[in-house]
This record gives sequence, C-alpha cells and structure tokens, in this order.
Amino acid sequence: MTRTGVERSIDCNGRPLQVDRTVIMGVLNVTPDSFSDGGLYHQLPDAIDRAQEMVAAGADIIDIGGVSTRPGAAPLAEGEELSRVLPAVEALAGKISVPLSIDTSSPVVMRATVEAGAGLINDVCALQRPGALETASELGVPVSLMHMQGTPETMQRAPYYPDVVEAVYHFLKQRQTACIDADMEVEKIFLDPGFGFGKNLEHNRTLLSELRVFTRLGSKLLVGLSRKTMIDDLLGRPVHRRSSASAALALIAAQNGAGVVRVHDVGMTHDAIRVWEAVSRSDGTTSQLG
Ligand code: 7PJ
Repeated sequence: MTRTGVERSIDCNGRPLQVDRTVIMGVLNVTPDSFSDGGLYHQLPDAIDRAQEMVAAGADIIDIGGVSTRPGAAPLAEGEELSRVLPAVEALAGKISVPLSIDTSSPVVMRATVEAGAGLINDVCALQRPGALETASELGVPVSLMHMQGTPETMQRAPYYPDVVEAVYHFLKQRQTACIDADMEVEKIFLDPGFGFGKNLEHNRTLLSELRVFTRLGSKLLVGLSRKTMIDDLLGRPVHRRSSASAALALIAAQNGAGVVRVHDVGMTHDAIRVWEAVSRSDGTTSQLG
C-alpha cells in the first residue's frame, strides 16, 4: 500500500525503481582509497556480499563508485576506473533484484556499465564532461546531476558563495534544462545540491534547512549526507562513528523533500525513514512495515 494507493516507478534499464516513497540508495565503494569505508569492498567477492547485505537491509538501489571524490583526491584514469567498476556491475546485474546506479563522470564508463546492466547514472559533475550529456541521453537511463564548487582536489580550500541556495538552484536549473534540451524526461532527472562538495558547515546547514526550495525545479531530489565531514564539524566524530548522525540527517533530508537518500548505513536509515513514513500517512492509518 502507498499513500495514493497507486504505485509509481521509473524504469532503470529494465528494473523498476519505486519513487512514491523515499528511495534508499546504498553506497558501494569499489575504490581502494574511499574516505568512508577505506577500501573494504575493493575485492569483488566482498563487494558482492556488501551489496546483498544492503539489499537485505532495505536498499532500493545500489550506487557503485570506483573513483574517490573525497576532498583532496586526484583524478583517475578512465581505464583504471572502468577496471574497478565494470566487474562489479557485471557480477551484480545477475545477482541482485534492485537497480544498479553508477557513480561516474566518464562517458566511457557510463556506456560500458549501462550496457552491462546499470540502470542510473549518478554524476557528481552533472554531465559536464565532454560527451557525457550526449552519452547519457543516448543510453536513456535516469540521471542524477550534482552541484560542486571546484574539483575534489580543490573544493574544500575556501568555499565561498554570496548566496549558496541561489547559486546551487541556478546551477541545477541550468543543468536540468541542458538535459531536457537533450531529450531527457524530467521524471528521469534527479537533482542533488552536493553536500560537502565545495561547501562549509554553514553552507551545508543552509542547504539542508532550505532543501524544499529545490523541489520547485520539478525533479526529485537526491541527497548524500552519509558519514560526511559535516558530522565531524557538528559532533567531533571520526568516520566510523558517524552512523547515527547520518541516519538523522537522512531523515531530516527526507522530511525536507528529498526523494532519494544516498547512504552507507542502510538498515538504520531504512528503519528511521519507513517509521516516519508510516506514522505520517495522510489517511491517518498506519501500515505494517515488515
Ligand atoms: C555524493 C555522491 C553525493 C551524489 C559521493 C561520499 C563521497 N553522489 N558521490 N551525491 N557523494 N549524487 O560518499 O561522501 O553527495 S562520494
């Protein structure tokens, strides 16, 4: 049962993604140098186990990334990126039931992974690399466009905005328009303010509290706050002790209009969000969460 009684889903390369409730996107890093899980899932069997564990815990989609975008990270050659992510996509496409998302900015990686079964392109560069927009449009899968100020190498040096909400809104609108002009459907575009990507604590706090403003753009919002430095700024927590705060931030984001939350701690986030959804049903009934 859903609030409207009608199931709404979008097609992700043959797999449906149900979007009439908050979508929980589980993060699968296949990088040897991830800041949040330190290369734990770099080996293929470990990556497969981790993805299956996240699906069992309630993930609606798995986001596979092969490039570290942590502050200060250097760019990576396309071939190296592909050799990390393609085996994971190939292995998982046949093994898990939920759609796979690919966290990449490279058109070569987009094409190879979508051909191998990936169903969503999550690009932290918002399809600005040469050829990325055309490739994504041709592949026809949903896309996520993220705002970033600078590059991962430089973005946290001294982020500055006259008005952070205005700057991010303007950028997302412009990238959304570019996608629509390239024949993409607005329902297949997700927009992401890019927490921590060239933003200080005050910028992140403002974007989170004003998040609902971005829903005016008419696309679903995707938000990643999980285990980010913002939590260290607020509570003084090393990365392995940021789970509860991450679940709280995901819930706040969902309550402020996020349609998709990108998280590492799937079980905790799933329970927090599904309980909120169940008790806030507009028809006044509660449902069994199961
Ligand atoms: C994000 C992402 C995010 C989207 C990363 C990390 C760094 N993709 N990829 N949004 N973050 N769309 O997980 O902390 O916030 S990598």
